[in-house]
Amino acid sequence: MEVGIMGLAASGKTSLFGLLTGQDPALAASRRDTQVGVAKVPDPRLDALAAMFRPKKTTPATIRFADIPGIPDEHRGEPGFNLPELRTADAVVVVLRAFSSDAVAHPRGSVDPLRDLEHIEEEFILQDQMVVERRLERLARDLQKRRDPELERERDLLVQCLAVLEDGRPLRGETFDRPAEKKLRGFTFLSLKPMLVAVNVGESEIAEDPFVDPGWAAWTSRPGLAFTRFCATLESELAELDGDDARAFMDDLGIADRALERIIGESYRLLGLISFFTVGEDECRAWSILAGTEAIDAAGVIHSDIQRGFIRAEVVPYDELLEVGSLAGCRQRGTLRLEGKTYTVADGEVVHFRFNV
Ligand SMILES: Nc1nc2c(ncn2[C@@H]2O[C@H](COP(=O)(O)OP(=O)(O)O)[C@@H](O)[C@H]2O)c(=O)[nH]1
Ligand SMILES: [Mg+2]
Repeated sequence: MEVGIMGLAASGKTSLFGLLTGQDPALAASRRDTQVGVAKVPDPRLDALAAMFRPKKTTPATIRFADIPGIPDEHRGEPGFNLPELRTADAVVVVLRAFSSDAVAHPRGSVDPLRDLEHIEEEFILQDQMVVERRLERLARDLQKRRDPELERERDLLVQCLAVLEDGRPLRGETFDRPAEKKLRGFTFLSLKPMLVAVNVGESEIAEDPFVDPGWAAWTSRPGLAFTRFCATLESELAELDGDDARAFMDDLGIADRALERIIGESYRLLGLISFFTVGEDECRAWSILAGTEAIDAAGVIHSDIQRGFIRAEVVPYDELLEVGSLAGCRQRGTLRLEGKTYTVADGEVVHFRFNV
């Protein structure tokens, strides 16, 4: 699972990438190719479990982010719409510039995040339309040669997609059945990707909500999208401070939560990921699975041996364990359940797999 960070040149993509992954932004900015890094997913539940078990090691869930550069010079610093890293991303963070700076030129000459977003979405739709048209031409040729129900289904699906795209709408908003969804995944459509719109505001505007502007109303109600604001320069200042100082600084500025944590959390949600936990004296750990994953596959996320030798999963919700204070207590209360291979693991469950290989 990977989240692509994209946007116009000088919008703050590399700054954000550096903050999320802990990579030195100065070093990251000096590179022209796509870089990939890992961000830890903050989770107060894991912190509470670690406080209960006092393990030697606490391991959070992680997400991979890719910093996808714009194409230099071409089209005034356009984002890289055709880069494979964008195509293969499971979700995108679109960074929009809302900060003004005399030192850093905006590739469009003026600051207008909504205009930039509309442009990016239009380009997503246009790119997808080209892919669909090319595929439809190909299908028409093949179907002339021979009838094939599989190809006919694909053609019908793509005709449906083309109508949406020609209407100027992204595929993200459509509902497709399971087989269609699977088929579409192969095309890596840009306008189908879940998208987090991250507006990079100036330091003086950090306490304001940029989305109250009426122009945003048409956007914030659309499906498959999430919106957030951050200030790259402020976040990097906060990153330098320890917990208490950062808290005091945030109180001064009137900001309630860390933008980075919000961006990671929203990305996690957009990817459709949830966390389950394993606990013990050695390690407390959060594991990422897609919502809807069955116990047998959740076991495989930890180790293929555990999947192969799966006997049972012992499951207790996080809240229950926290309330009772120990696994033994949950067992006594009868809230530590035994579940089989096809059990659907829920977000926040503490799971112990019994296996035998
Ligand atoms: N004033 C100000 N400058 C910023 C902010 N975010 C990024 N910059 C500057 O804008 C320039 C481009 O940032 P960068 O992250 O490399 O943008 P990218 O081209 O989208 O990767 C750098 O000089 C940053 O220091 C911000 O929030 N405020
Ligand atoms: Mg960059």
